[in-house]
Amino acid sequence: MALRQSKLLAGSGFNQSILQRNISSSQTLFDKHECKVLVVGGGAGGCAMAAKLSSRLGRNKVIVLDPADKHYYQPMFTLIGGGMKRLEHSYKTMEEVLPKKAKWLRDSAVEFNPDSNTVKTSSGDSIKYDMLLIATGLQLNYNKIPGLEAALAIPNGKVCSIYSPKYVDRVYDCLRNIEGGNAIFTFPSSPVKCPGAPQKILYIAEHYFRKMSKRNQINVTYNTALPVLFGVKHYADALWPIVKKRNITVNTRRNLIEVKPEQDIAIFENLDKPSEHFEEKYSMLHAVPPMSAPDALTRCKQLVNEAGFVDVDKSTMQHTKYKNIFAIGDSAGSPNSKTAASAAAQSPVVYRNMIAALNGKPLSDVYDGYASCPLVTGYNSVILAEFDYDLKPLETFPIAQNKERYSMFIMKKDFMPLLYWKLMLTGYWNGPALMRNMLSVFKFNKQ
Ligand code: UQ1
Repeated sequence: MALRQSKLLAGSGFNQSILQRNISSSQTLFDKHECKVLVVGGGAGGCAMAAKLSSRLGRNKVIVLDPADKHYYQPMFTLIGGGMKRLEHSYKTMEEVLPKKAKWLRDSAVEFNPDSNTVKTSSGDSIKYDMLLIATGLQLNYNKIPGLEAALAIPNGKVCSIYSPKYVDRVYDCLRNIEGGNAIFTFPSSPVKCPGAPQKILYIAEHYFRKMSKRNQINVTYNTALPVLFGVKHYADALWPIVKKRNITVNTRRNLIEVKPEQDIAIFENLDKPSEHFEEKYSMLHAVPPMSAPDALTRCKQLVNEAGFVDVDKSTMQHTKYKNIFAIGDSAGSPNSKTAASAAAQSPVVYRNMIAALNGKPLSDVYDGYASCPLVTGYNSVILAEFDYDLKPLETFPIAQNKERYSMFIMKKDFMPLLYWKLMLTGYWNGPALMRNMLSVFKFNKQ
C-alpha cells in the first residue's frame, strides 16, 4: 500500500528518487522488472543458489522474490520443541542472509507464466527472466484438518506443532504441562519436509517424560499415515527396536482427519479402510500438517507434475518442458526426501546446469538423490541417516551410522547451524560428497 502511494506521489513530481525509479521501470502503476535469473523463494535452496549465481553473474543480474522478513533455520525446530534451543536462535533477517549482489523483491509470486518468461507478484508487478529457479518450498496446510487451527489457537492448549514458528514454542509447553494420559504424535498423508522430524519430536518427548519421572503415567503413541516407520530399511531396522524398547505404540496407515478441541479428541482414519475411524483422547497432541507446493505454483498446470510439484528431470533438476526453468529443494518434484541436506546436495548440480543452460551448453551435472536426516532419538543421541534415490545408505562417516551416537547429536545441535549460516547460505556448502570421498579411505573400519 505504501509503495502504491509513493508511486502516485512520484507521478506528480514530489520525490526525485522515486520518480527516477519509476522512469527506469515503467510509467504504469505496476513495476516491470527484468533479470537474467529470477529465484522465487529465499529459503535454504533459494538463498544458497542466489549467492552462487549472483557471485558469478554480477550485481543485480539475479532477483530473489520472497515476502518474508525472516529466514528460519528450520532444522532447529525439533530442538526448540524439546527445549534445547530457543526460537530466537533459529532465524536471521532476510536482509542479513540474502546476497548483497542480488536484488531482493519483498513480494510473493501469484502467477507463473512460463510461456512468456514472466512471474506476476501479489502487488501486480511483473518480472521477466531469462532463467527461472523455483525454490518456493512447501506450504503448510493446517486448515485442511478441521478443528486443528482452533486447537492450536487455544492459549496454553494441549495441541502443538514443531512445523511452524507460530506453534513451535507450544511444543515444549505441552511437554512440561502433561501430567498423564495419552501423548499422541502424527505424520500426515502428504509429502512432508524433513520426514524424520515428526519422529524426532516423538523420541525427544518420550525421553523428556522419563527425565521428569512422569513416563509411567503417559502412553506415547505415534500414528503415521505411512506404511513404514522409516522409508530406508537400513535405518528402519535400527528404529523398530528403539520404539519397542521405549514402549512407544506405533500405528501405521493411521491419518489425522479431525481435532475436537472442546473434548480433547483426535479422530484418525485407517488409510487401508477409510470407513474405519478411531477417536483418541489426548492429553497432548503433536500435529504435523498436510503439506503441498504453494497454491501459486500448483495453479500453473504446465509447471507441475501430478502431485503438484515442479516437474523436473530428477538428475539435472531442469524442467522437463521449459529448458530455462529449474527447481531446487522442497518444491521440486524429484523423488528425494525433502531436507535441507538435499537442497545442499542439489545446489552445485543446479548451479552448474543453470550456467550451462545460460551458455547454451549441454547439461552435465547429475544429482543422485542424496538426502540426510539426523534422527534425534533423545537429549543426547542421533542416528545419522543418509541415503540416495534408491534408498540405499550413502554415508559420510567411517562409522556405523545406524547406531545412536552422541557425536552425531553434537554435530546436529552445534555444528550444523554454523555450517548452514556460514557456508550453505553463502553458497559454499555443496553437501557432504567431497567429505564422504575423502573419508572413504577409512571405511575399512566400518561394521
Ligand atoms: C547437510 O548438508 C545439511 O544441510 C546443510 C543438514 O541440514 C542442516 C544436515 O542436517 C546434514 C546432516 C547435512 C549433511 C552433512 C554432513 C556433514 C553429513
